[in-house]
Amino acid sequence: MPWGVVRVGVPTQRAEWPGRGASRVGASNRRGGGPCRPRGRALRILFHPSSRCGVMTTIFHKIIQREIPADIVYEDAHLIAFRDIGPQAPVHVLFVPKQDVPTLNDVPEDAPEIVGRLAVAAARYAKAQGFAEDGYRIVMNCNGHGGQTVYQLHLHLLAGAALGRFGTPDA
Ligand code: DGP
Repeated sequence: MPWGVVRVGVPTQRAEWPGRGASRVGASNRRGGGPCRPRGRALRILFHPSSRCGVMTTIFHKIIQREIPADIVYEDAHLIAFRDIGPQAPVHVLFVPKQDVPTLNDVPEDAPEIVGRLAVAAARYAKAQGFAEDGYRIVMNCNGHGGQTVYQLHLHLLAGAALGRFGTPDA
């Protein structure tokens, strides 16, 4: 988990935290409140790029919270599914867990159901929409080389036409 970096990486010397006491910042992170992202290059790397004040805030969290609109096609207690804003196929739906999980790397080993639920929900959606037999593709991008741009775990469901090859590095 990116947050582990915060826990183990908090400097203990006050001089490393310009204008703030090290213990104050570390304690605030543990509580999830207090001062926001610390200033200075050395401090920024302690925070996951999608985090703010120790709380996940991505565009997908805002969709889950209904802070911004989306074309939601499915929702239950564990996940939400909505149409991708820039579809890469005739059908392009994103399945997103409600639990904070930045990337596939961060899925707890004792909670594989987080990923399983996304895949099963996508398959159910494909069956319900009538394209399961024709076929579809599910994709999970992870971090930079995987092309991940939104740091809340999500599964892409692509369908509606025969899809081309994928996985080719950018030229
Ligand atoms: P990825 O590159 O795997 O992190 O995919 C992120 C996807 O999220 C990308 O295909 C575009 C989509 N997306 C980004 N912002 C929004 C948004 O505000 N609304 C919706 N519906 N989709 C978005």
